[in-house]
Amino acid sequence: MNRLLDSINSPVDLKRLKIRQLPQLASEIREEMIRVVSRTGGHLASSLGAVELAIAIHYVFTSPKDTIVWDVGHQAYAHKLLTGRKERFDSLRQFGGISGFPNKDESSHDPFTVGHASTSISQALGMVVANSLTRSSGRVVAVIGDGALTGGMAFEALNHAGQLGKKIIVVLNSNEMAISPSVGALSKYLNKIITNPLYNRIRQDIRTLLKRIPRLGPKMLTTAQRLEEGIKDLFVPGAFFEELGFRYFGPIDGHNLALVIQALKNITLINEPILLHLITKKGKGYKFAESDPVRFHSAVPFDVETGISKKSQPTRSNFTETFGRTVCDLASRDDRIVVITPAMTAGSGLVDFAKAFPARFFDVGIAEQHALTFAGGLARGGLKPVVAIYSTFLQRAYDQMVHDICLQNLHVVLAIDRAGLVGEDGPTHHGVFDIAYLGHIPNLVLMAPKDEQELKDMIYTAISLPGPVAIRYPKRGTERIQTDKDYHNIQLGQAEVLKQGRGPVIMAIGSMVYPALKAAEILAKEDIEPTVVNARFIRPLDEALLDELLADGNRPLVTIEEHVERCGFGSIVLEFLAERGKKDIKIKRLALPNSFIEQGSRSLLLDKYGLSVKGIVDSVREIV
Ligand SMILES: Cc1ncc(C[n+]2csc(CCOP(=O)(O)OP(=O)(O)O)c2C)c(N)n1
Repeated sequence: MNRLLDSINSPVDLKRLKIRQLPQLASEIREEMIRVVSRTGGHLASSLGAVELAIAIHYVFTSPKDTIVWDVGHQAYAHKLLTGRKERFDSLRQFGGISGFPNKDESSHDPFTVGHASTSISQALGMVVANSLTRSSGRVVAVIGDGALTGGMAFEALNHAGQLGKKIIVVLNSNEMAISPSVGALSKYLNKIITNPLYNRIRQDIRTLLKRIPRLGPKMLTTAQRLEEGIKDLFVPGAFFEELGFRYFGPIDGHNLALVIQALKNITLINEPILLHLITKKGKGYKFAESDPVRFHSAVPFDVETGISKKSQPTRSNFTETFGRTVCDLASRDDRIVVITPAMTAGSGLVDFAKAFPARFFDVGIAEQHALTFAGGLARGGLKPVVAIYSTFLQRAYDQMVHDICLQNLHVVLAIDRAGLVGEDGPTHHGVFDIAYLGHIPNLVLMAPKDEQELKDMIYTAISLPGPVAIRYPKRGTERIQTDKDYHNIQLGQAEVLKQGRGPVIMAIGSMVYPALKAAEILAKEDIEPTVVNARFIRPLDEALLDELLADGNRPLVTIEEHVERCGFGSIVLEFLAERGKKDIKIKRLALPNSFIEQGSRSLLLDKYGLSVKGIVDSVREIV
């Protein structure tokens, strides 16, 4: 039998289908998503939960004339399949393939390239105002999950939208999950709306009554809305969104296509800020994703029949796991250690910590800025906060880092995971700017471990230092090193010479240390004998060691880092040499290019940008 999906090359084709055909289309889309993601990996559970929503939106609105802004964008696979990317869907998240997120360079149906949470309402509101000032007629819809709604920026945007009073449609896709279960008072509030039986029963009674009236003219609709509003004030505690200036509709079943389509059609008649609240199930339609939405949030390739993950890389180090184990162990010895995560409990390796120390563990929601300033408060109150955060998401908390932590010289430890290339999630998620935005902040100590043992030691050291400390590390490294039971204090600002040679000096940081050592072994066979230094500290830099190694001014220097070149570790070293007046030293900075780096496996990208062992060997040869 021909699939309906095969006949859809754009939303225009979708509109030709009858509403009764749409559930079949939804199940075909789900099948296609499961088939492809089982091979490529990807954000399956969120996208499965938003299939009907994507169909309904494209059925009612006319993209790209109307603008659909997906928050985070990890739930937009159905949107991709409906907007001309069906043929390339097999290449999802692959090098050269289509992105796992909306991408402005990929389709006119994607107004923005996204990947970070809580941006959609601001973006949509900007477009609403632009449309109004340029007299364009398109409608604008923002789709945001209950997780992304915990981000402060979403509230800033709601606040502004309510004040402007212009027509903006916000669809709240509520499934009680972020990556882990949604947290916070807002989540409780939404849950109350969903589960308040009295409120829902009365609404249902009114709907039934209205349905019995043959033709519901606009006047009647307005009356019905007023009636609903009155009831809501009575039964919905706070009527939170209404107080912010939105007309609130819902909650309705987000998997009931006819209902969602009708609701979207009705609300487009209203010229005010509107919030439509849908209830969906994360992972809908694939039993393994429904029962384990956390694993299937960002799934690695899996077997469709059993749901079992295919990929495991026991031979490579796992910094995330080591971090989780280390904070558990240190927290059992020091009850002032507390841990904070902005909605990344599992991804940061903190599931065990959350269980073992529930009173000392804080999932603050998708709220990186708050996470840092909150940690500052905890530190001021005498605790030892450790904030576990991804490099890419820390970007939005720069001022909190400067003003609320470093200027106060507070003892907050930042465990910066996913620092470096993250692979298939691509440019929105690569953590390749953190040395640039942290390396210059006064009072901050910034380190990067070469392996798991060194990560353990750095966390141990960080806990004992008096001021702010940040440690950057990738999810996985190259070498699996057995970790000791013991901890070793690392002398502040002291690099480690791993190999003495008479040739060039290679100074590598973090994930680049082992590749540098391997490169040195290969070079030794060619009579090039580098000294290999594990820098360990980006700030403070081991200036004494550099002075010593470069004293005669004849040895070339190669710096290596998994970070962009501009304002990275190599630049810091270069500045130091300039300050010392060592203008004649030949220096080569091996780093990532100063551009947004595409998606692709980490090893492929490292190879492409000359940061593999071979790339290092070639560059050192060249400089020598
Ligand atoms: C600023 C930022 N912090 C953290 C993340 C990681 N992240 C990706 S999706 C997600 C949860 C989103 O939950 P929700 O919006 O409810 O969507 P759902 O997956 O439940 O459909 C998180 C925390 C992110 N993308 N951006």
